[in-house]
Amino acid sequence: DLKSRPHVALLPSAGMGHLTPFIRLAASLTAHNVQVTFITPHPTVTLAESESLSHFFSTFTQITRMHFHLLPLDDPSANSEDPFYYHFEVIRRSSHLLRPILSSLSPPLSALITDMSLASTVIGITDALRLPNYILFTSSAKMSILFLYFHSIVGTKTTGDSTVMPDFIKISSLEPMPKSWIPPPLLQDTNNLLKSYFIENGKKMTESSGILINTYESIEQESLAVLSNGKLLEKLPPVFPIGPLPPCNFEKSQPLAWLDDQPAKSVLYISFGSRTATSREQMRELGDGLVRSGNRFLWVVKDKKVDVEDDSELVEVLGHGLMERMKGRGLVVKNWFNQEEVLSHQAIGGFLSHCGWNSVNEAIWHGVPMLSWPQHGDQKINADLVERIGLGMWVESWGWGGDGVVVKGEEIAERVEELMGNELLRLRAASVREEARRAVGDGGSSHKTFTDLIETWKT
Ligand code: BUP
Repeated sequence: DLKSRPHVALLPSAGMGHLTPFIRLAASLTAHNVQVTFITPHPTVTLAESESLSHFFSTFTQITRMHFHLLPLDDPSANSEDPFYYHFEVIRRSSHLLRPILSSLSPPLSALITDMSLASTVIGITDALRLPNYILFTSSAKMSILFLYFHSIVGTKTTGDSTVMPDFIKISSLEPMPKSWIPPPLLQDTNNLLKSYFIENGKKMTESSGILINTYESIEQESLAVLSNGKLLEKLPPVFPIGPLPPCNFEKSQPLAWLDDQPAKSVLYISFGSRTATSREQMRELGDGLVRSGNRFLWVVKDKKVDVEDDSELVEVLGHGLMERMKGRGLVVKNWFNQEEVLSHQAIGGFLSHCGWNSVNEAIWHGVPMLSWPQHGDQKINADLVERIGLGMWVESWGWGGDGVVVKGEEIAERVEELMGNELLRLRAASVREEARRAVGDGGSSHKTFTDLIETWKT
């Protein structure tokens, strides 16, 4: 009976950063007695996604899986430097196959929740089916403001062919945002997939039934206020801060025997996420910095953007000399560990991170202090937030990782020591953790928003 048990379909896009919050949302909906159908675009870009999905469906057997078979697309004009953005386009070009999937589901759907990168792909279809359509915004509320507002900045001031962006971007009552925090492809004059998907989906998202954001009141009060005071844009659907979506343990635990043997809070964990390859020169400086810092470390090395292509040996990437110097001091891996589980381990005392939004949420959830080193996309905006809420430090002069500037080992060592020895930061991180758990606990702000939303589906 849909009156007591709504049926909701979820449609994620591409990449672990987008899939993870959908998996967590599906688990939360299920825990609130919502029937969930999870639509999985097939194939996925990475092995990490397909493996996560199969672990997930074997644990949550009450969730129905629907395959959405994508048409092969070999269009050089749509091909780009980024396989994940390219995949958004692959999904878009197969969107006519989505309508029959949605209309065939039984019982009929109460709503569809899709990723912000698919807003313009999906909204026409759900409108035709008279199906409420919600967007899950997989980054921060601050980023969602840029996403919604960006199209109105672009093209407003032009000299010749190029768009002149001021050094600070003023949006509504928010503190002006430095231009250097904007994802670099958005500042290019020429069109690129990120820029066009950002503009198109940012506009289209305003036509959705609502925007769910994986964030919570106490860390993003100002941004959430701007999203609901009616001054940002003429027409904006309701916004639902429902985060931080709690991690759900479905992946088989991998043995982290090495971590078990380390003293409490002594290990620095280093990872730049699932889609950032670091240059070999920078990796060698980082390795040098880790050794110099004298700290224990667990470092996930990525040599290629897409995991299935990442087949080089560690020694080839880091060199013999560095491998020797690192022996006995830390663990360097190229394989996939469940990061959330790593962050929950008592031996972890700090996280050198690119500040992908899921990584930030996982550090919040476990109260792990962060040293931020944004690599692309939303990550500078996230790093600023991490610093503001007292969860971590950000050395802004390091720039975007991979922007051509190589940060030296000495400097990295200095900052690592500063992070790992910072008692005050550790205490603040612990209180951020408590606040986050309160937000999604019974009676918390996000919990209330979430249960109220589910009520509206019980028509
Ligand atoms: Br790498 C890695 N294990 O080894 P983000 C990542 N993860 O569990 P990204 C692992 O993937 P976007 C690993 O816990 C997080 O949930 C990690 O998402 C998990 O960054 C997810 O942190 C990665 O948002 O995506 O991958 O750069 O650019 O979309 O934010």
